[in-house]
Amino acid sequence: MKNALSRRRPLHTINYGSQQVIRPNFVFTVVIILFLGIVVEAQQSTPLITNVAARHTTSLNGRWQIIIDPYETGYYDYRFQPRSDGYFRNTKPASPSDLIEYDFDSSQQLVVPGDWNSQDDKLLFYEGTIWYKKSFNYQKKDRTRLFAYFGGANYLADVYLNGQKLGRHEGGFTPFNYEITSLVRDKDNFLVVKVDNKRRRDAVPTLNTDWWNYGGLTREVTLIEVPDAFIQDYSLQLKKGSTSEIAGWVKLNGAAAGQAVNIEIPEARIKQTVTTDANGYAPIDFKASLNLWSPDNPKLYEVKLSTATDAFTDRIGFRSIETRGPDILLNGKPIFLRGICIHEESPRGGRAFGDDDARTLLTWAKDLGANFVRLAHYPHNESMTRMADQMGIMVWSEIPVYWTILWDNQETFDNAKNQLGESITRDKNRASVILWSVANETPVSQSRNKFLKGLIDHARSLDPTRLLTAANERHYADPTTQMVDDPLGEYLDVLGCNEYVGWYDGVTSKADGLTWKVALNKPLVISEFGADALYGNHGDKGARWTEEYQKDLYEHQIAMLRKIPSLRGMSPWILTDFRSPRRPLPGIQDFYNRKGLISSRGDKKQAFYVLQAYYRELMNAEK
Ligand code: GCB
Repeated sequence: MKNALSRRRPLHTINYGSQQVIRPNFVFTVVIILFLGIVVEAQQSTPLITNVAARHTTSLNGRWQIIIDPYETGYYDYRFQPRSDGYFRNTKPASPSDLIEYDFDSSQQLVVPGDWNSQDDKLLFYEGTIWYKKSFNYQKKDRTRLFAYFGGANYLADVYLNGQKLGRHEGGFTPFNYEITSLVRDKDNFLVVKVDNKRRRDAVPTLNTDWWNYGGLTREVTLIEVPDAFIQDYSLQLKKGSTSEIAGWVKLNGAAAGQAVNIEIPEARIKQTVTTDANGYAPIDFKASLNLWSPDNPKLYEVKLSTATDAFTDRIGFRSIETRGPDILLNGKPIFLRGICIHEESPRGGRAFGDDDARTLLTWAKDLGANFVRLAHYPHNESMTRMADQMGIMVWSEIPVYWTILWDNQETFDNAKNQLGESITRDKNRASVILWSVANETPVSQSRNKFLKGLIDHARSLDPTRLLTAANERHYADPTTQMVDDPLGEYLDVLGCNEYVGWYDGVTSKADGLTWKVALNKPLVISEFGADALYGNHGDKGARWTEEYQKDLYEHQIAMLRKIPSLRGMSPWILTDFRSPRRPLPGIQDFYNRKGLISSRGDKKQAFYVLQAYYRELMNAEK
């Protein structure tokens, strides 16, 4: 059955939870499960619940017991077969003669949310399996259902409750949940998660990246309590091409057909009711007179959704986003994206999470004069997109289809598609998100084009309102002409493009003599350029690794970029220095990529002020 499952949806959230009751007398059931694994699996997937913060929740954040398991002894026996008595059973010796070689309760602890690498020196470079365990009590209530929700676990998570497998989730940066209604008990529940961050050639990302492979339960873990019939998900956005019509849908879980769902936006005097079909689904479409969201006016409306059994609110901004020739139009008006790239890394050290980190990073971006951030190279935690909504910062959201993915592998494609779907599901109601990016610097080939076209089609089917982009390839047409004509561009709305003229490509003055040609009449965003500088390292502007070199590079780059006719934005690389195993140079890099405009501790380098001055100039020109 496993193979049948993994062939069809190998990488999705598979829920073995409440429905997996296989008793010996149900031979027929067993036969069906064995031969129709596909059907069973499809029923057992747990769709994602959105807007978790507005639900009735119990946090499982805090200290979890962990067992470091590089040989996966808690999973495989000595013949390398999966063990039925693995660590997920949390077994205790019943008598002194019992042999049990592990004990969560006297083991080390780690804080969740949080990567393991930055919590313990010996785990800094660790790539492998760690088992997490949290015990909890739970008072069951009538007519309610319970879900265990994970904001993110890098990379592969096997989840068990009270010794029973709930499912496996692949992908380090998107949320997943499992229903545990029939498994949870009043006392001494134990939730065990095997988190494995080993890199794999066929995974997404693949073996080779330029960021730290932070492992663990890096985002929040929450119990969500919902009524039997609840609002699972919804989409509320301005209809494509309109600033006065809201279109979308709502999806109930566990409800009979014909349920009324109310959508209220009191401040805009909107009160609408839709009725669900047999799948719990109802389309939404109504006129609205709205104060539109923009960086200058990050207006969010309180939106109330309710049914006979469920009710909560969300805060949603409404804005339109389109392109016309080389222009990007926000609410019908041309805009220039004054951006900066950001990795999900905190000045505290390690993976960023939560509102405080989001506020710190986005406040630095605002100081720079940015109205736009590229959240590289994977979906960041939900606090980032929610904070961007509040602060009026437009977002480029990306999935980790990076460099040299296995383009011909169906499972790799399914995995990328699933990560994209989970990311869109979580963030589709965020006004800040204007761009979905499907890839970064991927080498042109037929199979790569087909792979990415498949992702683009999927994104458009899930979200018809946003723009699609990717960091495209470019090349020299002649020694002084940079050409952007990646065939992928045909399928995209906005052409992203990274370039390192002056760093990997010559020295800073090389930018002066370059002309850019773009094959398509579409907006171009230079999605990366930059240079490494160690904060406080000073010298001649021709000396690499100095703040002066980086500053000089920004000056030459800005002079070059000003001359590109279809340029509609930029997001230089990068806001802050970040850890990378590819960067060993002692005394300078020490395993950090130093292209930050700000050091990993928050000190601004000289180049920060060069870009800030340019962004201020652009802002003044807009007024
Ligand atoms: C790139 C990558 C980015 C790297 C950066 C660099 O082109 O997209 O992930 O970190 O260059 O610093 O080399």
